[in-house]
Order: sequence, then structure tokens, then C-alpha cells
Amino acid sequence: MSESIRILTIQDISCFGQCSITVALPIISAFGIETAILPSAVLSTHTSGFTDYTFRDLTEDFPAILRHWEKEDISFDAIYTGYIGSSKQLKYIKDIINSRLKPEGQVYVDPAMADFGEFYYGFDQDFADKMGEHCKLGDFILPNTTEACYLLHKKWKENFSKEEMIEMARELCKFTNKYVILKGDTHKEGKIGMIVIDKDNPSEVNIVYNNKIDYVTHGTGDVFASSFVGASLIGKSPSASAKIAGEFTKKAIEYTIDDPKHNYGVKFEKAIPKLYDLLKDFDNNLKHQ
Ligand code: PXL
Repeated sequence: MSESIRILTIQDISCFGQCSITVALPIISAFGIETAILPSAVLSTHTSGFTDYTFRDLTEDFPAILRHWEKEDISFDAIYTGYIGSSKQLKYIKDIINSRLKPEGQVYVDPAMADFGEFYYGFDQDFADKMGEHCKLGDFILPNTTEACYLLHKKWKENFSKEEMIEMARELCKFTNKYVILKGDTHKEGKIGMIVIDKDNPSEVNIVYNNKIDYVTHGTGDVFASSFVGASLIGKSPSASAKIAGEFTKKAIEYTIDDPKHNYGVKFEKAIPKLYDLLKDFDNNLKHQ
């Protein structure tokens, strides 16, 4: 019998739109990891590019769900949080982490609240400050540059220099227990970079590059975070996980780019069967370095 790993992911169910739980559950499961879910809210679609969507906040269900898991002694090797339904929910999530995360367990926080210089509908600076406190429970935080700027009360711009990105990643160390993975470094022509910093060794900076595809779409952040979490939980280093997640996300975009009607998310499902080749190629390349 092989050891199994069990993760809990807390984020919304957008019934339609390829994001959050409908992305995290299949992707993390594809890494062979048992994936439990706690929906933060149920929406008819995600909030980006749709109007008149329904939104049912599930905050008030959290305490009873926690009590039941305590009674059943259900615990987790890792907890990964994404889009949160309300700021009150963050307090309940802290209770869940304190009660249900195994002693050596890892916490992954994607502070999913903003992109392209703006908050997603319904979030504001007050929420961002509370999200900052929540990030401090994380062993890995995975902000994009917009989220980083809201966490740090900085002005966002489309392109930051390499030095500015590194500086920002270092400043973000106060919002993590261990690693910062800052996404969206665009300073290198044709590449998209992720800055990876270990808080305990901030002078050592790793920048992981993938080839950039010039295509803007929704949902790539969730595909990246989910594949990062999967790779990390099967034992890859933070930089290796960022590389694997970047390649996986690139593949998902490649499957989507020729279909202009498909502008609400990426076709990550088509990339899942390629995940195994991607992991094998990655391991083989490492051996030959
Ligand atoms: O992909 C981030 C995300 C998740 N969930 C909901 C969203 C968004 C981004 O807009 O609206 C409901």
C-alpha cells in the first residue's frame, strides 16, 4: 500500500467558467492526491466577464462542517485556499487550519482577489489587508503582481523591472511562513517569470521562466496554483513546482488559443493527459543537467 496524501482546498464553486474548485479538484487529483473540498461560495459563473451571476455565500456552514470533521477525526496533510466568499470566512478558515491540519502539514495560499490592476468584483483594500493576515498562515503564497501590490499598498503597473519584482517578492516575505512565489514577471522578452524566494534565505532569488504566450484569458491563475500545489505535494521543490505549473498552464493556453469563443477560461482538461509526459521530461532533463 503506498502512502497517500490528502489535501483540503477551500475556494468557490463557479458552476460554469473553469476556475476555482472545478479546476483544482481534477488537476490536484491527476497528481494522485486525494482532494477534499470546502466550497466558500456557489456562483452560477465566475465574476469576470459575466453579469447577473448568482452568489451564495457558504460562510455560515463552515463552523458546523468543522465540528463534523472534528467528530469524524478527518484531517489533512495540506490545505490550499483560493477565492474566499467573505472576510468573516477567513477567521473560520484559521480555525480549520488550527484544528484539521496535521502537525507537519503545509498551507498554500493563493490570495485570489485581483488581476490586471483591479480587484475582482466585491473585494476592496480592507479585504486585501485581511487576506494579508491570512497569508501569514501560509507556507507558500502565490500572488500575481496586482495582488502583491494590494497586499503591500503599492501602485500597480503593467510591467515591473526585474529589480522591482525581486524587491516586491522580498517585501512579501512578511506575508508567509516560508516561500513567496510571485507570478507575472514580464521583464524578459518572450518569457513569463515567477520569482521564488525562501523567507529564511531572501538573498537567494530563483526566477523560473516559461515561454510566454501573448493571450489574455481568465482562469490561468487557478490552473497555475493547482498544478503548483500538485507538484509540490509529490515532492518537487518550489522552483521545480513553479516550472512544472508554468509549463502545464502554457499547454492549457495552447489548447485554448485557437478558439476565440472560449474566452472565459482555459481548456486545462486537454492538458491533463500530457501532465505525465511533462513530469517525466522534467525529471529526465534534471538528470542530464
Ligand atoms: O479565478 C479567480 C476567480 C475565482 N472565483 C471567482 C472569480 C474569480 C475571478 O474573477 O470571479 C468566483
